[in-house]
Amino acid sequence: MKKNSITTLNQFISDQQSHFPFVQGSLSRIFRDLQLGAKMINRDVRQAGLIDILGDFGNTNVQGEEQKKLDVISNEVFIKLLEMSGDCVCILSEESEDIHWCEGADNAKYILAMDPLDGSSNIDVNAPIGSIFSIYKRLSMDKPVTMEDVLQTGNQQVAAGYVIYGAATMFVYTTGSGVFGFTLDDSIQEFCMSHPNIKIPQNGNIFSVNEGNYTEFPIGYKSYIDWCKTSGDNKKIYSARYIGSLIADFHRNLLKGGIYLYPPTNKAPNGKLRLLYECNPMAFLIEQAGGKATNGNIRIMDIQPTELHQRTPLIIGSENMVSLMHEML
Ligand code: P6P
Repeated sequence: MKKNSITTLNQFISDQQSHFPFVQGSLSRIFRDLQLGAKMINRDVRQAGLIDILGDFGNTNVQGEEQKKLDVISNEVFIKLLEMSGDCVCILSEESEDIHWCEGADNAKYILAMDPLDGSSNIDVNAPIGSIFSIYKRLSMDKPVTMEDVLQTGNQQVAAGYVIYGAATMFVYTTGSGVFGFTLDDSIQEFCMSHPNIKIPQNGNIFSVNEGNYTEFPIGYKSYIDWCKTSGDNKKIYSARYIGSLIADFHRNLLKGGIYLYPPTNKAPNGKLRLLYECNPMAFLIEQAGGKATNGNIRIMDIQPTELHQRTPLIIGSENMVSLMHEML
């Protein structure tokens, strides 16, 4: 990116399109729709307190979690926009138990898995929240899409990314050729490239974990956390940073270096985070940025999904920190 030049997300995607044989425009249109949805949700998130869409919607989602009004709105926004373009054959969302089959899109090429608004318990307290997406190609254009097309490993993702609604609103994504960050310029309502080719430092001094569950963690996690708290190898001081919003904790660690842990707990023996629309997209991004993501045994993106909303423990972040964590496991 030349100094003092503005590259918008739309420009960048159309430039990239010419480099990728598989992109005949439909993936670019999906990004256009995700971007528009992000701008609409950004508007609602920024005004939430003013137009009383804070608080619970009175329903619970498939996870048994209180659905916040903004959760529901975000889910509807993305589904409506993506359905209009006809480029997604189906959409898996954290907010819906079943797959949403897009009307009139039986011949569409792409499958989208998304968490329309992650970290929603932070909405009312004005902490950063985010939208997460993961995009696959269907396995075959010659036969109807089945569960097999949706339950692909993370290695098969063609794109993944998130929008973080924080101090600034950013759109961060990868299509397998590096990680790129775009910051929303409110004055022109364009996402402008601010972080070309993000790489996570190989080492960091931040560990992110909900220590409220410490006593329930497997011993290896406890050993690693204790090691960090005794200032690790006595050469550096480790800081605990945990916002309780995956996107916020992930984004900070991506830029500064660090490790995020969601271990198995009594309440969540398989971890709390969902494989298909939280851990896989984060794993694609972190590996593209030079980091690592595992479930404590294998790479997140090697896990063969068996259920739409299945959960997995997550260890993700700087390469050397994840490797040391594994030694302690
Ligand atoms: P806990 C938010 O609900 C979320 O899915 C992630 O965004 C976040 O990292 C995690 O759960 C927080 O979970 O159990 O620490 O409150």
